[in-house]
Amino acid sequence: MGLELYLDLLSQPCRAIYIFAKKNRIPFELHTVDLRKGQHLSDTFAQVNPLQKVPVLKDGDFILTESVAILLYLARKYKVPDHWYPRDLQACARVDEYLAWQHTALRRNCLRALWHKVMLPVFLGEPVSPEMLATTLAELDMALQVLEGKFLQDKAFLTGPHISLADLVAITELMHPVGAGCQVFKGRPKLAAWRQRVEAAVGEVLFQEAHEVILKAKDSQPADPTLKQKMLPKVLAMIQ
Ligand SMILES: N[C@@H](CCC(=O)N[C@@H](CS)C(=O)NCC(=O)O)C(=O)O
Repeated sequence: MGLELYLDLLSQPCRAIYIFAKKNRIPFELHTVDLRKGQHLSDTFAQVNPLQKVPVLKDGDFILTESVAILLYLARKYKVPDHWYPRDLQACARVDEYLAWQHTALRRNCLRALWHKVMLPVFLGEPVSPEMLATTLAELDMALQVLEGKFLQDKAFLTGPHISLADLVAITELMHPVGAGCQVFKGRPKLAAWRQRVEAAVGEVLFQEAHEVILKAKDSQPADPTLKQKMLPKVLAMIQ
């Protein structure tokens, strides 16, 4: 059995893995786990990942969770071009630095922006107070300042002159608030120009394909009451 990936392109780390695998022509069988249908909560999926989260990689009997670990596994196993995850000690450490930072910073802010602005009210029918939303968006703004000021600076890409895993993980995060209707690139010309470079490096067609689902998140149908009851505690834990 070849490589299998369990993904939902609604999820930002799933999009990063999808783009990386497709861009590098890594062959895989896609299992779509539709989060909005609660497919991640099924007994069948719990056998693949007892944590009931996507993404998951299966390579024969080997099962791997955690998006960063999956990206690094793919980069190492398939010997992709060096710029994605450089062999040079310090260049590689720069990518590691971003991947470590984003998980508790930009990830949380982008996730909360999407859920507070769109998914909680539209999909789960849970109102979010204007104060809560304002706090979430202010925190996102602070994280964007760090992304631009500490990581991007005046470089072409986040960790140097070429695209790396850091850029892929960052752009797929930022498309979460974009999908929620936030103007994250407005008034940030450096970040906007970086987005164009990342899109061009990935390829417009693949970029659009990977982001079709999130860009329609606002059209999500409301969850039925049984599914809402099952999902709400997990969603609240995920976005806290
Ligand atoms: N740290 C994990 C996070 C995985 C994660 O939270 N996945 C979300 C989608 S982005 C999920 O499956 N959520 C379902 C839930 O928590 O019920 C990673 O980076 O892979």
